Amino acid sequence: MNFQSLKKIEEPDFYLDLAFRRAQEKAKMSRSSIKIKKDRIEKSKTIELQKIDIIRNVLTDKLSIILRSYPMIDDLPEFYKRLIMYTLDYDELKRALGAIKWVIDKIDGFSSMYIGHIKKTQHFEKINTYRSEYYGRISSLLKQIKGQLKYIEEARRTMKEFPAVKTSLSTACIVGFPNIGKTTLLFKLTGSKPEIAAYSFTTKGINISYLEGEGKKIQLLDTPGTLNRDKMNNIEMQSYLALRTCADIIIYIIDLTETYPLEDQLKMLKMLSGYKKPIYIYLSKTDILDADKVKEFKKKYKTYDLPEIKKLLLDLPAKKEQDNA
Ligand SMILES: Nc1nc2c(ncn2[C@@H]2O[C@H](COP(=O)(O)OP(=O)(O)OP(=O)(O)O)[C@@H](O)[C@H]2O)c(=O)[nH]1
Ligand SMILES: [Mg+2]
Repeated sequence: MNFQSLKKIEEPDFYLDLAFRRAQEKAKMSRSSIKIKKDRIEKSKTIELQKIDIIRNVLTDKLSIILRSYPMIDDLPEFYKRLIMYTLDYDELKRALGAIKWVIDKIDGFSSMYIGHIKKTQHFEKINTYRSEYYGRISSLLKQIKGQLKYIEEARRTMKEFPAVKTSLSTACIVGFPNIGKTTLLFKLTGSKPEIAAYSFTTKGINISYLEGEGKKIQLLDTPGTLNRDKMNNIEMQSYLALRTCADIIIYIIDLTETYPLEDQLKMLKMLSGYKKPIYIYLSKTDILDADKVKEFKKKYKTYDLPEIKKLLLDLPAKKEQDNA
């Protein structure tokens, strides 16, 4: 799923100006092209009816595009639904999208009503009155949803930053303290090379990569952060949600060079068991570690080396990748 293609939402005046301008252009063309021997009133009516049609079409098209480009929030995969709940006002967003739908129907209704009025009249003044009334009502309709349009645009900018997780695929989350080698392991497994550096918190978002083999595609999520539930930032929230809602298995990295105290790393491991998902421990930096220290650790905990981790991943069920999910 990704939200990159959501269309920028403009202010009401943008859509109104566009619709009225197109209507004006059409009227200009019609004034010179309607040569049929129509009396003046018929000609004027034809032009006004065309203008209403154009205004209706431009506005309902533009607003429908906004609606169509937003997925049904209630039908989104759990990961995105929860991400929206944490980062945005879920109900306000739903209400705002509902208001757009309401305005589209209203524009349709008013347009049909004024088309009917204009068709029936035989008076110039009446045509003029109907035209101004129609313009006024359409403008105020759009202005009524100024706040909602603004909120949807704000939401779009937030959602654009959401990671493009494929919720349909079997997924493993790589978890561990900062700077212990999560991104390095991701690279070793998949060959993808996001930022790796000798200081903590290099990874600013979830790194996503895929392991392909045996006709399968397995998703790997490098989830940064300490998962300290008390004060989670946005990235940690994403990591936490990915673990909770996307992970089929967890690869937990332990760094015995103790970039972070082993005691804390084990505490986190214990906390992760609460997610009720299979956890596999991988030891990083064994190349620079004292062999005895590694041996000692392995006596107490079962660990998996790189080929074993790869095998575990490829043993995950093959799932069909779904469009945009
Ligand atoms: N010698 C050695 N260094 C490693 C190993 N794995 C990671 N490193 C080094 O440890 C540092 C951090 O590695 P990263 O892979 O960026 O660690 P990370 O857990 O993704 O870090 P954050 O994204 O900051 O949380 C880098 O300098 C890596 O080169 C390893 O197996 N052996
Ligand atoms: Mg990293």
